[in-house]
Amino acid sequence: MLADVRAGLLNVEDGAQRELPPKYFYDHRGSLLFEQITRLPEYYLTRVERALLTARAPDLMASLRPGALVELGAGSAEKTRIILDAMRHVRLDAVYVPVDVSAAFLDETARRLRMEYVGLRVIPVVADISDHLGLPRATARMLPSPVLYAFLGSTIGNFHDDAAARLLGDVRSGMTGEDRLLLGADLVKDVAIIEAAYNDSEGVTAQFNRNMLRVLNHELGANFDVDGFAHQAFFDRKAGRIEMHLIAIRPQVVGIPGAGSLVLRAGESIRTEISNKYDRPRISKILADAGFQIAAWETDDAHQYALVVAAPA
Ligand code: SAH
Ligand code: AVI
Repeated sequence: MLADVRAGLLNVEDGAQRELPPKYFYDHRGSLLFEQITRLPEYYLTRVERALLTARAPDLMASLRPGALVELGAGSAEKTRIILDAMRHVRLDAVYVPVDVSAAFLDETARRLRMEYVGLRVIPVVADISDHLGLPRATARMLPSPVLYAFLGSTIGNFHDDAAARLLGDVRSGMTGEDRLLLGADLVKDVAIIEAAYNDSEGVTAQFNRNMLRVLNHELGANFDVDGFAHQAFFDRKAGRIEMHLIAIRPQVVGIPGAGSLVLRAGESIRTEISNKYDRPRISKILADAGFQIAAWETDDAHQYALVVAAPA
């Protein structure tokens, strides 16, 4: 975290964008705030993905018959239950491996699932997937095949395309020809709909955004004045992505032990997240760069969101 703060906040050239990685949203409070976001009327992503999973998971699981489900950025695994239910219909020896950076939250998810799905082996893995999946070898070796890797919620959108291809390429390198990837991807649409999803009327997304400063205060002993920052989210049409920023409302001098002092002018911003919105050619390119081909592409009627099944190319 200190290295990211030094590189993204302090050692930034004049005029360059200050930036922090979105993984720092997700302490326990941040994970709960994200859960609240998923229930907001404006945040269509979760709703549409859930509907797609409900419609498609039974047929998909009947044809794939996965022995293991490995989920990147599992969070509460709320929608994952749709997949687990469908898996149970076809196999009873399944293993579920939720991977997440939010350790305490992951622990709760695993405990809940073990209670709800008696007999399901749940093997939580705390890992930062920014660079690679990082599944412990012993875990990877004991998974009954075929393995279904899931990356839901359009969390892929929080990665630049080259980083997304690197991560999926790492997933691909651990796969056999029978394994599959199930990817959720938010699609480009009316800008007003996208921007509303990241500027909700209850201000939950603003709290989620500011939570990153609380995390830095708590983890590093920094003294960010959390209320001195405004939430901003806007769609960049050219880049095809939402950007979330925290804007200093007034001049700030922030002490960050071990890193130094961060001096911000009023109006200066810190970018906390990008959230890419895709079309099929862009997803195909990321998948092809990672060594995959599209086996199925399902969208809702309004083409808001895609559920993609990818197979090794
Ligand atoms: N899959 C869930 C949660 C999406 S929120 C859904 O579809 O609703 C994104 C999840 O990814 C969070 O649980 C967060 O803790 C996790 N996450 C974010 N960055 C991560 C990283 N670098 N490594 C591992 N997990 C990460
Ligand atoms: C986790 N990720 C896909 C969410 C998104 O939509 O990019 C995080 C989020 N940021 C603001 N609202 C939700």
